[in-house]
Amino acid sequence: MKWFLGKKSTPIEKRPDGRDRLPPGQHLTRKWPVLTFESTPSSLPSDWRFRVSGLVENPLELTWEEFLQLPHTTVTADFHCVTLWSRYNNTWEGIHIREILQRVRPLPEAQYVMAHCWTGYTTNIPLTALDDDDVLIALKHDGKPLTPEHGGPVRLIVPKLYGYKSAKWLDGFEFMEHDKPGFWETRGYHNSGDPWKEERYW
Ligand SMILES: Nc1nc2c(c(=O)[nH]1)N[C@H]1C(S)=C(S)[C@@H](COP(=O)(O)O)O[C@H]1N2
Ligand SMILES: [Mo]
Repeated sequence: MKWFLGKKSTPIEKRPDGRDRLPPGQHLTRKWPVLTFESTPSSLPSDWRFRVSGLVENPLELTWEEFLQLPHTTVTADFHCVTLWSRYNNTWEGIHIREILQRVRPLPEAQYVMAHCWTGYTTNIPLTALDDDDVLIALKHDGKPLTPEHGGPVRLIVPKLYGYKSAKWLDGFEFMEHDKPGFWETRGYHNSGDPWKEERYW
């Protein structure tokens, strides 16, 4: 059901859980802005490995070729940046998070995950938020390989949290017992980042 309000006919859509599709304070964009702190790497480092470390039964280390052999899937989801823009209906293709989780098998004491990037960026995510139907490691966006500025060739996508949790230029996960703030989380962005609770800054 769509409701149209105001001169610009802004659609107020509801999600299946009854919340507004557009989180509070956000506005829609059709463009796809780039938000990056560090400088954009031109390509995958030749020694790139996908590494899973910390509190898991089976630590993992995959070359790019091995990583690409994992089963691929597609997820369509909205994207919300803490700097107030949202972009609907992004189709991401890549490797579902559960392809990783079922291989590494997190230990019972693993409650938090740090996503690591080869650029040095990090972001922390509770395992319960990472282990979800719509979380994947993306290689393509709307049918095209990710461009370098959008995290190409490989990035994390966690649609239900603000964009800073969707780490670009991903090279692995570290499973932890205790939470630890990542790059933006130590610089003022909210530790949890739920757009519907407007958890933007602390
Ligand atoms: N490595 C890295 N990943 C990052 C960021 C960053 O600065 N560095 N910015 C984050 C933020 S704040 C957002 S909103 C999204 C933006 O993704 P986009 O540039 O593809 O739109 O990437 C996230 N992932
Ligand atoms: Mo962002």
